Amino acid sequence: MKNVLIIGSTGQIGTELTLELRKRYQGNVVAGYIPGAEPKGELLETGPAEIVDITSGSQIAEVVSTYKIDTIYNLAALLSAVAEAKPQLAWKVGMDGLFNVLEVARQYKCAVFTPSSIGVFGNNTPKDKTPQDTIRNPRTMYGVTKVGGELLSDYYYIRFGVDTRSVRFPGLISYIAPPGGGTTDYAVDIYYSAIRGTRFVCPIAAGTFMDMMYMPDALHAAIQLMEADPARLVHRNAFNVAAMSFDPEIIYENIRRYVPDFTMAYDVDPLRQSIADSWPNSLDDTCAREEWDWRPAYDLDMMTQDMLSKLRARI
Ligand code: VAH
Repeated sequence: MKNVLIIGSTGQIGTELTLELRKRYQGNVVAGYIPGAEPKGELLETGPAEIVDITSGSQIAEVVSTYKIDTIYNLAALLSAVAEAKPQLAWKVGMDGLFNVLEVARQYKCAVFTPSSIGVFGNNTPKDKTPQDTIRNPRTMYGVTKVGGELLSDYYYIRFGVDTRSVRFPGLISYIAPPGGGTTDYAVDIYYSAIRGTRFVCPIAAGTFMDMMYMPDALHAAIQLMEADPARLVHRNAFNVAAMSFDPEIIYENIRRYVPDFTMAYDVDPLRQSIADSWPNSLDDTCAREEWDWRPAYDLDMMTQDMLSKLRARI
């Protein structure tokens, strides 16, 4: 029986990943959280929850030991724009925290999933169909922690045999948990404006292409990778995964197919724009497809239809 700990279980990915894991596994799926970000509703009612501050190795070890955890999903991170405002905290959570997780995983023989991001790439990386193995030279603290996370996770696999795996997530879009201060948040916020009938003011310039993914596909990618046959894995930290690439104009026009009177204006945020400009336009995810059968299920139009119907039902 699988016993799983999700660190950062009340964040954008963690909220939905915890619920999905609880549907799949009969064992303990423990929602780790920090004071001030307590689990609520279904997340609280459907399984155990414990305070797990990633900067405390002893707290992680205590929960891992109590619940006989065999797999840790480490989702604690400051997203790109927030990390630029608080770079020291971003390092503390992203790198010192990861070190704590890997040390506990080494001692208690846990597998570890730590999401990476397209944020590992910078301006001197090929922008279109960015290869799996290429230059990782980010100019953001978020990107630095993600490159460091990939390198440290690979080291713990090679040096200590810890079963570490991860994917480079693109911008993730969800109707459940709100985004948490990232550069791709506009692709979530635009849907809320559309169903509220308000003009959307876009902080990212037209023509700025970024890879994006609907949250159900992201959850599927994480779980499918962690369940994959390790003998097939040539790579581990971290796999490019891709689903769709668009700029603000493309998603706006797609939404207008279902909300014809929807309007949008631009008020570019210099920080988010400079981060977005440094990221790829699209990723090559051939290795994920070959090594663990990755396939996205949602394209932009399917995501738009689902987002609009689910948000209308909720708001
Ligand atoms: C961010 N949503 O914008 C996150 C993600 C690739 C984007 O890492 O920071």
